[in-house]
Formats: sequence, structure tokens, C-alpha cells
Amino acid sequence: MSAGLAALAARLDEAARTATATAQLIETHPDLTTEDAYAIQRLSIQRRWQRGETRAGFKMGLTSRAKMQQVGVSEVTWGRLTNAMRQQEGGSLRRSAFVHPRAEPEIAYIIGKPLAGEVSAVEAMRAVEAVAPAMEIIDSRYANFKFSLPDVIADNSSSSAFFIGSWVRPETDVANLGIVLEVDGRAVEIGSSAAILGHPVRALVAAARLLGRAGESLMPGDILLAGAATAAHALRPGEHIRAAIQNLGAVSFTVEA
Ligand code: 0L1
Ligand code: MG
Repeated sequence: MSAGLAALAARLDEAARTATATAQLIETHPDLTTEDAYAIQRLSIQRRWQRGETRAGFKMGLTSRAKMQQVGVSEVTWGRLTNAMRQQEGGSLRRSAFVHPRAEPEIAYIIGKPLAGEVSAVEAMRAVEAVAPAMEIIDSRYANFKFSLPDVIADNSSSSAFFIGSWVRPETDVANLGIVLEVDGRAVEIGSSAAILGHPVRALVAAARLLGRAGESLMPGDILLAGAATAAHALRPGEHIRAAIQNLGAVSFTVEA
């Protein structure tokens, strides 16, 4: 099956690279497992490494009830971040480089010490070097943003780009911070960081566990996007998008055609 998985990985990579939607994998591969899906994800991101992109870290997906309900899936997932996915905070994002991009406010951690496997929240926090407000741009490569759990995992948990604001000290309390997603100065989504698995540090604990299971670790310098606390907003050219997180600050960008 590995040649088959590589072909599916190439299809998803090409869909992302050319911003062209593709059909769900399960339409032709109804028996695809979660394990197959992570293998496809790894093979698809390997193609980016071969084009010169480098590791920037990981993202956790579907960490809030709002997100699970929005996409009709009920499990936490993860994906990989590359340097090319990182965008300039305060800059612009080209809408045409994506299929149907959406923005969601997130909390980002940067890792100072290796972390993998079963860890407590205290151990996870000790591995953190700093925390920042962030936004993830998700862009399902599937038509109509519709997918099953294996589909979305194979598609790098929809990750396509991200913005990071200013880093603050790791002791900053992120347990229950107000989060507002604004479009042209108007609040379109409001939430709390507590919606991220009850506390964003649990996303870090889950990342260590799930990455450990896959033979991976969080390493110094890795960014971890802890997951969204609200539903995501579909981007339209001309919009100015800003996410403000209480005590952490804000992060913003403008959508170009
Ligand atoms: O980051 C996320 O929570 C998204 C995970 C994938 C589901 C989606 O595309 O909304
Ligand atoms: Mg996200």
C-alpha cells in the first residue's frame, strides 16, 4: 500500500501547491485508517522538505467544541508547520494562493526543551520558552471544505499558513483569556482560551503524547499552535483580520486578492 499512500500524498501536496481542490480520499479509499492518514501526511510534507522548506513545528487541530461542530469531526488531530507557512505579522496574505482559506485565533507556544510521550501539564509548561497570540490559516484541500477524519489528517489537518505575534514570558497565565476575532474592526467570533481543551496547556500535553506515538518529539525552536477557541472565518480579499487575546496582545493581517 505504501506506493498507494505516496500517490495520495502527491495528490494532496499538488492540491496545496496549486491551490486546486481535490476529491476526498475516502471516496476511492473507504478503508483508509488514521494510521494511513498520518503516513500520507508525513509523505506529503516530505515533498515540501524536498523543495527546500524547513521544519517550523506542529499544529493541534479540532481542540475546541466549536471547531469539532463546525467540521463534524470529534477527535484532536495534529499537523506539521514549515517555514514557508509562516507569514509576516501585520503583512498581507494572498487569497489566490489558497483554495478556500479561513482564519482562526490561536495561542502559540515556542519550545525550549525536548518534549514527547506521556507528560504532566507541569512538565509540559517547563518545556515552554515563550507564549504568543497567533492566527492559523486553515485551507482544506478538499472540495467544499468537506472531509472525514482520515481525510483531514492526511491533508495536514488543513494547516496552510500562520501568523505569530510578540512572544511573552512562559509563566503568563493563559488559562481563561478572552479572544476576539475581528474583521475590519468588527468582532465576528468571540471565545475564551479555556475552550482549547479546557486549558491550552492540554494541547501541549496532547501534542507530546500523539507525536510520541508517531515517533516524533517537540524540539527546541519548534512552534506549537495549540488550536482555535472559536470557529474560523472565511477570508475575502480586502478584509483586515485581527485576533486580540487578553494579556497576550494582538496579531493581524490584510487579505490580498
Ligand atoms: O486547526 C484546526 O482546528 C483545523 C483542523 C482541521 C479541521 C478544519 O479544517 O477546520
Ligand atoms: Mg487551528
